[in-house]
Amino acid sequence: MYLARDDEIDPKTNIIAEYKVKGTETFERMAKETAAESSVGTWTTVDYLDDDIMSSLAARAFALDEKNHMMKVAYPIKLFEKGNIPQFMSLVLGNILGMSVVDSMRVVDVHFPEAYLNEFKGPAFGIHGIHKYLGIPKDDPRAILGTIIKPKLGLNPQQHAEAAYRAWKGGIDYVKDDEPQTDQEFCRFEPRVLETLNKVDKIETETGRKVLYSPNITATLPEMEKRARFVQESGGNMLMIDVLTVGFAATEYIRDLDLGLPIHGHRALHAAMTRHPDQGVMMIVLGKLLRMIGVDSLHTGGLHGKMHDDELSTAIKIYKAMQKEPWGNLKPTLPVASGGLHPGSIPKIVNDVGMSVLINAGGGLHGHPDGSVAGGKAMKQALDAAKAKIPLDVYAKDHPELAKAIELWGF
Ligand code: RUB
Repeated sequence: MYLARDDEIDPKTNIIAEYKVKGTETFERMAKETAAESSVGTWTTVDYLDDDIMSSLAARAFALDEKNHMMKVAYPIKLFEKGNIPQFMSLVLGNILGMSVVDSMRVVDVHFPEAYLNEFKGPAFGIHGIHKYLGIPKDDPRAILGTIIKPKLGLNPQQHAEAAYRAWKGGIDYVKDDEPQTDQEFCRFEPRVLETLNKVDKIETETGRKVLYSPNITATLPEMEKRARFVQESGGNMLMIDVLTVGFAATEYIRDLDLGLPIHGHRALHAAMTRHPDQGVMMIVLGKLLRMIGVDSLHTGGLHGKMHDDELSTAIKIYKAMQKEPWGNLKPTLPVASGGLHPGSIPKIVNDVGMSVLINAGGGLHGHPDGSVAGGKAMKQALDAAKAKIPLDVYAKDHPELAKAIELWGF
C-alpha cells in the first residue's frame, strides 16, 4: 500500500515527482504518508476507501534513497483533471509540504507522460516564434538582448519611452517593464504603452530592425484582460505578466485569449517557494508548469548575477528543460537570464546555456557611464565577441563602449 518497487512503475501512465524529504520519522513512513495524502488517503482509515480506489488511484512512493533524503512518487494519470495545473499543484505540491510527519519537503522535479503534456497548449510562439519575429535565423541562432527600464519605478511615460528608445538605438532587441511597474499615478499604463510603441515604430523605421516591447499587464484578471487587449489594439507585439503573483489560472486565461502576442513571464515571488534548500519547490518544476500553460519567455535565473540561484549545474538544468525539444507537442519556452547582469556576463551565459536564450540587463545597460545608447552598444559588442569566440578584453580594444563597461563591471 502506497509503496512500490521501481519496476512496478510505468512512466507512460504515471506522473512521477521527485521529493527531498527530511524528518525524524522512519523514511518509509514519511514516504507512505506522502503518497497517501497526495492521492486518496488521509491520516486514518476511512470506510469508503475500497480496493478499487486503491488499485486504480493510489499514488505510490518508490526509489527511496534515505541517505540522500530522496524519494519518488508515482501518481496515476487518472488522478488528474486534464489541462488543470492548479489541480495538479493541489496534489503534487499541496498539503504534503505542510504535513507534520515530515520536518521539511522540497519538490525537486516532475516528469510527465506525453498523454498528460499534450492536454496543454504550450507557448503560442516560444523560442522559434520569437526568433522568427526578430529575423534571427533558425540555423544560426544568437542570444536575444534585452533591457529592463531603470529606475524600476519613477519615470513618467515619456521618460520611460525615451530610455527604451536609447537602448534599442544601441542595438538591443527587447525592452520590458520592471515587475512592479503596472499603472501607478506617476506612469499610467496606457500612455506608457502608447509612448513606448511610438518609439518602436521610430526605431524600426530608422534601422529596419524589428524590436519587441512587453508592457507589464499584471493586475486583477479583468484588468489584465483589458490591458492585454489595449496592447493588441495599439499595435503592440508582446505582453509581460508577473506569472506567479497573478497565478497559473490567470496566466493561462490570458494565453488562451490567443491575442497573437507572446507572453513574457517574470517570476517575482518564486523565491518564497524555491529558495530554501529543504522546503518548497524547485524552479525547474514551476518552469515546466509555466511552459505547459503557454508562457513564451520565462525568467530562469541570472546564472552570474545579483539574484540567488542553486549551484550552477542545477541552475542550468532549468534552461535545458525550457529549451528541450521534443517535449510532447509543446513549443520550447525561451529561457531568460536576468538580474545583476551586464556585458561582461554575456560570454559566461552563452557558454553555459547556448544561444537560445534572452539576456536582460537593466542597471548593466542604463548604468553605462555614457548612457543607455552606449549601454546597448556594449551589450551587442559583448554578444558579437562571444559569438566570434573572442575574449572580451581583446574585443574591447577597438570597441570603446564595451571597454568602458568591462572597466566598470568586470567580465
Ligand atoms: C533586473 C531585475 C529583475 C530581475 C529578477 O534588473 O531587477 O527584476 O531580473 O531576477 P538589473 P530573476 O538588471 O538592474 O539587475 O530574473 O532572476 O527572477
